[in-house]
Amino acid sequence: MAGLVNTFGAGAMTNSIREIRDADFLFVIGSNTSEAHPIIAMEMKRAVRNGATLVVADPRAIWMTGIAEEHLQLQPGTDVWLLNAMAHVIIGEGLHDEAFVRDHTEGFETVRDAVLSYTPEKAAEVCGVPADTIRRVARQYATTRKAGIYYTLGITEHSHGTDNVYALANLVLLTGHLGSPSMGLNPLRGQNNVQGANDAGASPIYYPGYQRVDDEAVQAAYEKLYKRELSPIPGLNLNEMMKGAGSKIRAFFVMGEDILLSEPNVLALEQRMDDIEFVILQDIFPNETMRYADVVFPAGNFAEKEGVFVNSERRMQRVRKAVDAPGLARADWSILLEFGRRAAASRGLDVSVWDHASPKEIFREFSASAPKFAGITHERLDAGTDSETDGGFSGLQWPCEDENDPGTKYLHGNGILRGKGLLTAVEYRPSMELPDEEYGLLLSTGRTLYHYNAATQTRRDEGLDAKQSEAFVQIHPRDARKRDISEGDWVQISTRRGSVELAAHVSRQVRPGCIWMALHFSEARANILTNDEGDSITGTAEYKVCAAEVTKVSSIEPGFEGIFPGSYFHEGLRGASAENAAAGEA
Ligand SMILES: Nc1nc2c(c(=O)[nH]1)N[C@H]1C(S)=C(S)[C@@H](COP(=O)(O)OP(=O)(O)OC[C@H]3O[C@@H](n4cnc5c(=O)[nH]c(N)nc54)[C@H](O)[C@@H]3O)O[C@H]1N2
Ligand SMILES: Nc1nc2c(c(=O)[nH]1)N[C@H]1C(S)=C(S)[C@@H](COP(=O)(O)OP(=O)(O)OC[C@H]3O[C@@H](n4cnc5c(=O)[nH]c(N)nc54)[C@H](O)[C@@H]3O)O[C@H]1N2
Ligand SMILES: [Mo]
Repeated sequence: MAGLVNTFGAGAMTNSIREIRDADFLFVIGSNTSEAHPIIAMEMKRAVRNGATLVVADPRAIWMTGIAEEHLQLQPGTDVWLLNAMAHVIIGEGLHDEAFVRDHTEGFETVRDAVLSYTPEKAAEVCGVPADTIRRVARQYATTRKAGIYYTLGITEHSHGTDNVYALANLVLLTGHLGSPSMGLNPLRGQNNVQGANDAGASPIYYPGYQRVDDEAVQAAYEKLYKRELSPIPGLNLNEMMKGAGSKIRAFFVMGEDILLSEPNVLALEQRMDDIEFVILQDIFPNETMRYADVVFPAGNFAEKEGVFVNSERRMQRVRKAVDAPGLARADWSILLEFGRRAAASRGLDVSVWDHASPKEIFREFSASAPKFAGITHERLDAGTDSETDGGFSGLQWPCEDENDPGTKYLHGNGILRGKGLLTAVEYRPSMELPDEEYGLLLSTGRTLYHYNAATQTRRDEGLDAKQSEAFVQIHPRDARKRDISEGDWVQISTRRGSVELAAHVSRQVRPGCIWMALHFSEARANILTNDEGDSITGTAEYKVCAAEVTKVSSIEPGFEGIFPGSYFHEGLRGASAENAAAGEA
């Protein structure tokens, strides 16, 4: 997300979910929206029903490609080629918004010069999308006023993820599709309240509200608030932390993350974990990481605590406790306060900063310290401020700077937050590890409708587990045939980092030469296989591309009915199951 912060001035969806239905053009890139963001997919379907043009850029056939006017089935990791070629067409044909570029952006010349060599013909050779299609989509995007871009991990989980985001931001800035409803640049955030965690300063570079830790005035304000000296040096990002485990880093406090399942190149991480002196795990369930924990703090789940969650569209919403946490489990905030109090006392620091009686008080301290949130309080959220004017939605969308501010549905409506949008030239950089003679296939990983990330929650649910109980790898019929693999065979996937065994699903959903698996299954951890190379700016790992090989271990079991339990897989719309379709309609 860093790219977005730098180019426009905020790290969140520029526009609102409710506006999607009124868009005339939707460019969905690297987002399996109907499985990972069904509610947002519902708005997209509504837009398509209303006549909007949907273009999906994704290496796989997904449910959304079934209702798309164009499916740009690009080679994984080649988005910069596609997007620079679109910019090439837009500038070359004079379709950019000259007035907007002149008044609201800087850096036009550098981008114009950089994309000159990215012709659609050359792009077609690298990314596999026909040149005519690139031209057609570029023209349509540029000439449709209400045109929104929606992206997720297919864009960010690469060693060049930030470049991808810059390349997308360039399209937005060239065309001026910003600052009005139903357009903009919209990263669909992942976990519940991951937006809120970011907003609250759970980041190596920001205090709450995207105030930089190395800004002297900001640092001084937080030193006063927290009554202690604070470092002006940005912290380590996740990738650096994982690589520093056991050396630079001697202890881990892992809260709500199953790093031994979800971090890349996890066998190497396991070795480093042996050298770590002390690990605290704060979670609602046992998980893979618990094997390494010295201390476990049992936490209450979302329904067992009070507070505020923030969604992708910057909407702060109240969460209310519905049930008591079981046993010794306590709400995360309450564990953290007690931990902070005791840690401060043991080092002779002022403990009074940890004396908050409730989430309401904590929230007030937080929001008052960040100009973007200063107008938001529990009281206002409880009052359901904009529910009458906003089709029944509750909560407030930041920026919301004082108590009379109604919040912000779309960003940059009164000019670009950062002053001028920064057009940033990017050059294509190949993924760090591509198929070769030894590892002939390109492995990509992601998620499915029925399970949620580490699946500590979804695999405890009988219904969901029945829908999808088994790990699987998707392989194209051509590649399967070459390896004598049939549907349901037991296979081994290997990479330079390790290997796992699981069932084969032979499918045209993936491109020839590509295989795909989900990250959810602890018995076949995708991250034993993945590369831990990180994006050069954010450190986000290259989960979407590495070199792999598949071999058959044993043939299809007798009695196997040719379809996996729960029949997640498709009939009908180019690779989508009926249930998947229904989920998005709900
Ligand atoms: N059911 C369910 N929903 C979830 C989650 C879950 O685990 N289960 N997890 C949540 C979380 S934390 C997140 S972050 C989001 C993630 O949501 P998404 O990002 O939508 O999910 P992914 O499956 O990781 O993959 C995104 C898409 O990118 C495509 N892709 C892969 N490589 C490339 C590439 O090089 N270029 C392009 N253009 N596309 C590519 C994949 O084929 C896939 O369709 O989902 C959230 N929602
Ligand atoms: N190969 C591959 N790996 C990936 C990805 C990929 O696409 N491919 N995607 C990456 C992405 S985008 C993400 S977000 C990560 C997700 O990976 P993780 O963050 O590790 O997985 P989650 O399942 O979201 O949650 C982790 C833990 O939080 C716990 N938990 C749930 N609710 C609460 C709570 O209220 N309090 C506390 N304390 N704990 C709670 C769960 O029980 C679980 O153990 O995976 C990353 N890893
Ligand atoms: Mo995520």
